[in-house]
Amino acid sequence: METISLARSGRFVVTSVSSDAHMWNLVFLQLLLEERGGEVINLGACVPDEVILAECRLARPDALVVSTVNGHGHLDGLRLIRKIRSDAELADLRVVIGGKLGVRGAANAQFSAELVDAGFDAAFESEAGLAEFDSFLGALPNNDTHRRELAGAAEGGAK
Ligand code: B12
Repeated sequence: METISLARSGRFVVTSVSSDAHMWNLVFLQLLLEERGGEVINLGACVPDEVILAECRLARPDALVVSTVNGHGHLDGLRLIRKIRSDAELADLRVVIGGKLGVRGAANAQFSAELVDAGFDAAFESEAGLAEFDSFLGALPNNDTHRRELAGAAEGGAK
């Protein structure tokens, strides 16, 4: 069984892509992120690209987490990330995508590379499990551990 650590935080926008009607994947991600102390704005299923961009401009999340399982995600994801990276306000936003990125099972891994090349910070094919996503969350600069390290360093420096 996979073990995943707790003690994280941050603000996340969770969304699906415009073609994807599945929602339990989104509920799952919201619960997972909230369990780690994250604040989640869940935009739901079948969200138009422009709505995702507008919500991210407003919320300024630590990361946009895109989930897709219907098999079209590699196409919707490419279109979405190109819009995000060409938007002056969102070009530097941390954006990841995950789920069933195509309809090829384990071979969907090829789409992960394409999506990262196009501008996603990371792509997590569901066949690979959640360990890599857990590592991604742990590496976020504003996670609790990092805050504690900074606080500790500040206290140390004040002595
Ligand atoms: C329920 C369901 C539906 C329902 C959805 C209802 C709803 N409101 O959610 C309905 C009937 C609407 C539906 C429709 C369709 N579905 Co459907 N559906 C399912 C089903 C049976 C369960 C999905 C589910 O809820 N899983 C529970 C959640 C918690 O698990 P999950 O979605 O897999 O998410 C996990 C991982 O993928 C991963 N993950 C997901 N996102 C992310 C993101 C990140 C960042 C990370 C790290 C991880 C991650 O973490 C989650 C937990 O492990 C699956 C089959 C299955 N057993 O998975 C098919 C399935 C997803 N559907 C499928 C298909 C093809 C369709 C349709 C195209 C069918 C059709 N011809 O109409 C349509 C698409 C509609 C659309 N516009 O999107 C395929 C997708 C094929 C693929 N990608 O290889 C599946 C896999 C069935 C199959 N074996 O063929 N579906």
